[in-house]
Amino acid sequence: MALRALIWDVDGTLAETERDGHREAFNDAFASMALQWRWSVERYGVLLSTSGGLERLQRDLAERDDAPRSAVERLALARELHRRKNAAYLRRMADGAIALRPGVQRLMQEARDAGALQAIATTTGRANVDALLTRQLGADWIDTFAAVLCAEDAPLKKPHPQVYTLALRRLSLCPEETIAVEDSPNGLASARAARIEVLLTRSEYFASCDASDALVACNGLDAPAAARGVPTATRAQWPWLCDVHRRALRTRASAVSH
Ligand code: XBP
Ligand code: MG
Repeated sequence: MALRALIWDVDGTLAETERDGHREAFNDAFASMALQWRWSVERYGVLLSTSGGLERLQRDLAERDDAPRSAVERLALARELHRRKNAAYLRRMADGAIALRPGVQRLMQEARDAGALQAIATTTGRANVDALLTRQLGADWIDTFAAVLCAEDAPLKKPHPQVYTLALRRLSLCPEETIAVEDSPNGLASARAARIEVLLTRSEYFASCDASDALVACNGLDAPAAARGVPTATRAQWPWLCDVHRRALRTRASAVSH
């Protein structure tokens, strides 16, 4: 079965949106409500093990002594903070505060030239994706993707496989025909739970992410890429990825037949 599609994560994978994008926007939201709370780079790294901004806020509020005691009030506050955070995030993305990571556009172009499909599978909201990609790829960015699955489509956040399962359905492909491009442990686990092989391009917050479940691992798409059983490539290029994918399927098939 040939490789027919790349399914891209957004935050951390297409761009380093977390530290200087979402985190700063959360801090803008705290300030806009006259709250003294601020998430440091380190604290945010801890909170990132919880996928989804609203869920991350709820966790932080539950761990604070100075947040509302009632769960209902905490949820209402988290919702308002998340609304404000997303508004601040859109402003930051419109300003072009965050660029795409090196190699992202190159690999997208290689996949497109080869006639492959591409999709997005992210836990963030559609407006956030639109703001980032409109600024970085242009107003017609959506034409690159056969399917765009966001928080609105998949409420069960990574590591749940829902967003990837929906992406496969929308692409009308089986897992063996696709590779997910991910940056984090939750993203890797989500794709693997949907039986999709993963190209792990570790982001700054997940620089030491364990890659034993990934088909390919690198610290950026233009950095050396390692895969089991083949020499390390200078970077993850489409023909090399197809070769690695083909070998993986062959290995799997021979393991099943023995
Ligand atoms: C990214 C996230 C996102 C953002 C915030 O995970 O967890 O929730 O941090 O986005 P992934 P929202 O890259 O695995 O999709 O505030 O819109 O939820
Ligand atoms: Mg990510």
